[in-house]
Amino acid sequence: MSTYPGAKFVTSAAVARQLAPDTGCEVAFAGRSNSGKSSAINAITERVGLARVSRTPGRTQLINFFELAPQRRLVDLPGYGFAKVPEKVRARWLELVEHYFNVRESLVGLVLIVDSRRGLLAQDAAMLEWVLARDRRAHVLLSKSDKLNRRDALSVLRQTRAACSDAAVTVQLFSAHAAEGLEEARGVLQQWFGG
Ligand SMILES: Nc1nc2c(ncn2[C@@H]2O[C@H](COP(=O)(O)OP(=O)(O)OP(=O)(O)O)[C@@H](O)[C@H]2O)c(=O)[nH]1
Ligand SMILES: [Mg+2]
Repeated sequence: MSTYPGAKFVTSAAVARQLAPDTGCEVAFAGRSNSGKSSAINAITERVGLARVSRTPGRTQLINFFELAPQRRLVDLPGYGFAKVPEKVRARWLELVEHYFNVRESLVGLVLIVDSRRGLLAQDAAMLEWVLARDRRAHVLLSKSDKLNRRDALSVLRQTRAACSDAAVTVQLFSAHAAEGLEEARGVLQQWFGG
C-alpha cells in the first residue's frame, strides 16, 4: 500500500498569482537543474510520472504543486544553475522563487536535492541560507547515490553533514533509481507535516 494513495497534481504556476492557495502545510523541493527533484517526488510518492522527469536540464520551469493528502502539499520548484538558461529566464526564476519563499505561510520546510557526485555547491548553500533565515527547516537528499560506491557515498554524506552544521538541517543519501533512503525521506515529511 502506498504511503500517499491520494497523491495528485494540483496546479502549475508561472507567475505569483497562480500559486496554489496558501493553506495547510507545504514542503518545497529545490535543487540544481537535473539534480533529480522530480524523480525524488515520484519515488517518495510511488507515483511514476506524477512529476515529470527529463534528460534535458531545466525542463521544469514552473512551480508545480502536488497534493499528498488534503492540506498537505509537495512543491517542485524550477531548478537553478543550468548554464544555458537565458538571463531573462533566470531573472524571472529568481523573482518567482524569491516571491514564493517570502510570502508562503504554509511552507514548513525545504527538501534540497543535491547530486551526490557534485556535493553541495555555492547556490545550494545559498538556498539553504535563504530558508533557514526564514525559520524553516531543511533536509538535504544526496541524490543518485547509486552512481557512487559505498565508500564515496559515505564520504560525501560526512562532508555534507559537516558543511551543514545548523541544527535545522539534516542530510541523507538518496537514490530514486535504487530506492535508497525512501523511508528516511518519508519520515522527514511525516514529521514536518505533523505526524
Ligand atoms: N542514476 C540515477 N539517475 C537519476 C536518479 N534520479 C534522477 N536521475 C536522472 O537524472 C535526470 C534528471 O532527473 P529529474 O528528476 O528530471 O531532475 P530534476 O531535478 O527534476 O530536473 P529539472 O526539472 O530539469 O531541473 C534524469 O535523466 C533521471 O533519470 C537516480 O536516483 N539515479
Ligand atoms: Mg524536474
